[in-house]
Parts: sequence; C-alpha cells; structure tokens
Amino acid sequence: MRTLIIIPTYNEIENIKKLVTEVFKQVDGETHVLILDDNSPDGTGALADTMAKANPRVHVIHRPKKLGLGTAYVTGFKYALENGYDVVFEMDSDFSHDPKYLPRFQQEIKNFDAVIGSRYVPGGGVVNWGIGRKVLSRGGSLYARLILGVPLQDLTGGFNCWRRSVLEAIDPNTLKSDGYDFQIEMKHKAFKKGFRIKEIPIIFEDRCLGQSKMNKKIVLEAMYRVLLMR
Ligand SMILES: Nc1nc2c(ncn2[C@@H]2O[C@H](COP(=O)(O)OP(=O)(O)O)[C@@H](O)[C@H]2O)c(=O)[nH]1
Ligand SMILES: [Mg+2]
Repeated sequence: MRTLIIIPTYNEIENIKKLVTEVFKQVDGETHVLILDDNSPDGTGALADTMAKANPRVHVIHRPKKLGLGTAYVTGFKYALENGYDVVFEMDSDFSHDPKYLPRFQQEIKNFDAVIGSRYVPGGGVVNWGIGRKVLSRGGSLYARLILGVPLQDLTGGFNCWRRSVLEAIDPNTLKSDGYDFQIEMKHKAFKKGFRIKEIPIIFEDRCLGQSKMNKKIVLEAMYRVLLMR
C-alpha cells in the first residue's frame, strides 16, 4: 500500500533528520515521508529540502509562517489524496511518537479504516510528563469522550493512521479545528461516519530536544471547539 507519513515541523532541526532515518528503518519502500514546515526560524525547512534532494521518498511542503498544526495536516491530507496514497499517517517530529510502532500500525491498517496510537489503553502510557500535563491530556480525552460519545480512550493523541477512504469521506476542507481539537475532530468524524477504528497502545515520551508549542490558548480553544462539534 502506498503510504505517506506526514510530519509537521516547527523548529525541529535537532530532530527531523534523525527521525526520518529511524522511520525508514521501520517501513517498506512504498512508504514516503512528507515534511510540512512552517518556515521554521531554525532552518528546519532548508534541512528538509536537502533531505528531499538526497532521497526521492522524502517530500517537503513549505508554508510562509507558523499557521498551526491543524491546517498543516489539512494541507498534508490534500497532498496525499492528490498524489494517490492509500494510507496516511500523522506523526510528530520530536520522537514522542516512536517509529518502532510503525510496523504495528501498518499491520492493523490492513484490517481497519483507522488505527489510533493510544496512551490510554492497556500497554500504553506517557513517560517524562509532569503531573499537570498528564491530567490535562487524560482529562481532555475524558471530556471529549463524554461530550461527543466517541468510544475511544485517547482522543487527543496525534500518532494516527488513516485509510484514504476515511480522508475522502471526511473531506479535509471541512476540518475546522487547529490544535488538540483537530485530533478530536478527526476521530469524531471518522466514528460518526461508521469507519472501523482500532486503538493500539503506544508509550508517548516527552521530547528531549527542542521546545513544545503547546500553550494555554490552544487548550482553551480545544475545549470550546469540542462543544461546537457537538
Ligand atoms: N508545521 C507546523 N508544525 C507544528 C506547528 N505547531 C507544532 N508543530 C509540530 O507538531 C508536532 C507536535 O508539536 P509539539 O510542540 O511537540 O506539541 P506537544 O508534543 O503536544 O507538546 C511537532 O512535530 C511540532 O514541530 C505549526 O504551527 N506548524
Ligand atoms: Mg511534542
């Protein structure tokens, strides 16, 4: 199956090259990577271009400025659909999403329409997060699950795999969210359309290098937008 792993980056120069190397160790030759960089001041975009020149399985899209994770994925999903990929991944560039899980995702997507990397099923978990971030993440998933009635344990996670049919049915142009709510909106829509969704356990490790772009505004926005989704 032709597969595209979308990796959004903003100031990830310490991570991106090593991550893509590790990704390619885990996948077959039909799997490509799309780096979606928002003109990172640290030069991540230029490094991505160098990587793409050296490897035809690496693609790059540049946007002029930091425009948020949600719209980055919308752009990436459209690219995947236009370029004939069968399966599409969302993955962070900071090693919180361990490439070692990719083969399991690729196995499961043969039998499901979507595979969700889940910190909150048996075998999953979070390493190196403070108590505040843990409560926020678990509480966020619980809040969204109760309000939207989506029977998944991890609604805010961003290590996910979608069949092309799901993206076509959802239509990326209709996605309105941007931060953590983007992940919730995707899962909510896929569930409501009746797709078969599988959660697999992942251990999420907080980043070692670079900085998180999460902030209070993103969280409050997400909470409000979940109410609108309902
Ligand atoms: N292109 C793009 N990537 C972003 C943006 N915000 C975050 N990212 C990337 O999205 C991923 C997750 O962001 P991160 O800051 O690690 O969030 P956290 O793991 O929830 O703390 C990382 O690969 C970031 O580089 C953005 O506005 N544009
Ligand atoms: Mg991160």
